This record gives sequence, C-alpha cells and structure tokens, in this order.
Amino acid sequence: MTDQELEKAAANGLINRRHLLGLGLAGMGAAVANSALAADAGMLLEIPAWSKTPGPGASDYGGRSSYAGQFQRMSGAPNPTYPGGGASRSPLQHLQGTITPNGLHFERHHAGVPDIDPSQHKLVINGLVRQPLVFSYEDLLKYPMVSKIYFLECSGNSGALWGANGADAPDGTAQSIHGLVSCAEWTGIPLSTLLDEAGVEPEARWIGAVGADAASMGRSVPLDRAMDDVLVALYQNGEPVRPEQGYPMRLLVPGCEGNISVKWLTQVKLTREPSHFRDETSKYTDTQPDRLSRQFTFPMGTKSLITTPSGQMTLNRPGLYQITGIAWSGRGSIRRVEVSADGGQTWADALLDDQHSHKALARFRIPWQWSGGSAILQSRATDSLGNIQPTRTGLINEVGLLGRYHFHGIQSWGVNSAGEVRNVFA
Ligand SMILES: Nc1nc2c(c(=O)[nH]1)N[C@H]1C(S)=C(S)[C@@H](COP(=O)(O)O)O[C@H]1N2
Ligand SMILES: [Mo]
Repeated sequence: MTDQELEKAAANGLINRRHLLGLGLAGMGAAVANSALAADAGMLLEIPAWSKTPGPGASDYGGRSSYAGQFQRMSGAPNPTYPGGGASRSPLQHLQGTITPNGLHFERHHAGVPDIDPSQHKLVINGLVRQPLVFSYEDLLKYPMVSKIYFLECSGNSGALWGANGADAPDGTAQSIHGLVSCAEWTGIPLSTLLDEAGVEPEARWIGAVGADAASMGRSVPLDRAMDDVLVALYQNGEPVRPEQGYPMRLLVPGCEGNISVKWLTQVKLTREPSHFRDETSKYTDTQPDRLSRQFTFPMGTKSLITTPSGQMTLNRPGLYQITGIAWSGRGSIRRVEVSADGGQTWADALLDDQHSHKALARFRIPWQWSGGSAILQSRATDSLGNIQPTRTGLINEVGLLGRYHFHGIQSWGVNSAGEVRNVFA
C-alpha cells in the first residue's frame, strides 16, 4: 500500500496496522481515558449488593450469565414435507475469538438427528481393502488421536448474497446470512490410520462415506484427500461430539464443503470411482454459465466478513468503533485481511490474531472513526496461497448465477447517517 493510499484510508476513518502504534493507539487511548474520566466523576464509593452476600455455590453444568444476552442458534420453521430437514445458524455477531461454543455450532440435517446408542453403533471399512474391518465405539477410543482446530462451512452459506431473485437481504444479520459457518477443536483418529490398518488396495481412488441417519447421507472423497488430514472425529471442543454434530463419530474433512463431513459415520467404502450418491448428483453441484454442472467442489473459497458492526446494528453516535470479523480459507491459512469503509475504493490492513491456523477461522480487528456520514464497510481476505477474496460482482461474473453454492464474495454492510447497518449490494 502506498502512502497516498494510506492517507486516503485514514481519511475514511480506518486506522491502519502501520498507523496503529502512532495515531491508532493514541486515538484509542484518548477514547478510553475520556470514558474513565466520565465514570470517575459520577463514581460512588458504594459496595454493590452482589458483593455483600455469597452467591450460589458450584454447579454441575455451567451456563451463560443472564446479563450476557439471550442469543442462540437461529433455525427455520419445521417443514412437514421434510421431516428433520433444515439448518440452524450460529450467532456470529455475538461471538468473539474463533471457537464456536458447542451449543451454538451451526447445524444442517437432511433427516434430523438420530438417537444413536454408541454401544450398538458400528463403523465398517470395506470395499477395495485387503481386510474389511468393523470398529465399535469402544475400539475407536483406544486409537491414538489428534486435536486440530478446523472451520466447517455449509456450501449453501451466504447464499442470500447471490441475490438471484433480486432480493438483497436488507434485514439480514451476520447470523441469518452467514451463520452456516462455525469452528471447533476436533479430536479424533486420522482416517489414514484406519485405512492403513484395513490395507488399501492399489486400484482404490475414492472413499464413499455413509452416515447412519435416516437420510443415509453419502459422499465420495478422493483417496489422496482422505489419506491427508481427514479425521474420524469423536470429540468437539473437548467433549464427545454433540448429537447434532454427529455423535458418536463423524467424518471431518478440513477446509471442504460441510456436506462431505458425513455425520453419524457408519461406513467407509474404498472404490475405484466416486459412488455418485444422491447428494453429489441432485445437489451440491455447481451449474456453470454454459449449463454444465461441476460435480465436486471440495475446498471452500477464501472468505471473510465483518461481524461487528453488521446487519441490524445501529451506531449510536459518531466516534471510534472497533470493526471485527472472521476470515477463513479452505486451502490454507489467512495471511491478510483488509478493511474498507468506502465500498472498496480504499483499504487498510486489519490486525490478525496470529495463530495462522490452517483451515480454521482467523479473527481480525481494526479501529474505525465513524464521522457520522454514510459508509460501506467491507473486508477482503488473502490466504497463504495468495488467493484473494473476490468482489460480489467479480464472483458472479466468473461463475454466473445458475449455481447457488459456495458464495465467498465480499460482503458490504451499508451504514447510513442514522448509523443503521444493512446488507447492501455494492
Ligand atoms: N449423515 C449426515 N451427515 C451430514 C449431513 C446430514 O444431513 N447427514 N449434513 C451435511 C451438511 S450439508 C453439512 S453443512 C454438515 C453440517 O455439520 P454440522 O451440522 O455439524 O454443522 O454436515 C454434513 N454431514
Ligand atoms: Mo451443507
């Protein structure tokens, strides 16, 4: 970024990473000091009631403070013609950091959540193997495990931003538009360990993974990917995988469209060709402008979005705000996130929490001085392979509007002079 560009970004109120130590932190310091002064003037040396008597003692299962807000997942109304089908979305605008608490992890079910007794559940590995194997849950618990942080995103996430019906989701929130992404620490057995034990025949090229739900969800995964970083996940953020996430075990295919991370995993079959399951023919294909459909789109695109401020929030008065959001890439880690306050004319570098986790969410933050005028807030991610998040129109020009999966274009939050934030197509 040139100095001239930096100046322009600063003129729009964005306080660049390069400016942080000077202008940025000084500005933040001033704001904090002012509010401390104001609080000091009205401070009473009174001991609040909650400090005078002991509170309730220890409890068996923790919950959120009643003052911390009632945010929860957002699920659609049940559809009687699609029993158990549907999704619920993570409340992204209420979360910080990068890990999604288990009770707020998004869900996507094709036939509801099966009530699986792990002592009756089996995982079968068969097909092109030297020795077909059957594992019980107990057996699997004895295998060496690894713990890794990975995001999971449904390929239908952010679908409203295709705007295919002219609808621009003006009332959308980060949750309602983008809440089909979550991130957790998954603990499980590398699938390669189990496949090695079964002994993969040289002609095998794919696996077909099948779930034990009433949808019998099946998906094909290329063998080289299956042998790479794929897990049979048994734990989610330290506790057994939740029923909604696939208890007692799920496939977790890092970085890839959520659909292939088959939940309630019961079979892995080694095959020469993809199995062409229902969910990789009738659905989850990307129809191109020439009307041919691309069948297998695995890694999710390089993507970011601002979670605060975001849709349906209101900025109460001009002044200093912290813009924050999440970024991820199905192919690597996030190297850079830039933020614009003028609809993409000028950009400033946000600060990234520096875990640089592969195929996990990254958190970015940047201070912004809102002048009180209208603004269009955008974020743009770059991943470790140099892939840059496209604009919405750039993406649509490239892939057309016949497919409705894998939206990863830049999100625009319009701020009007009343401080109201809405989704806009910029
Ligand atoms: N067996 C089975 N696996 C499944 C599904 C399903 O309905 N049945 N849904 C898939 C889809 S479309 C997605 S996006 C992810 C969602 O995982 P989550 O519900 O844990 O967030 O699971 C995938 N695995
Ligand atoms: Mo999905």
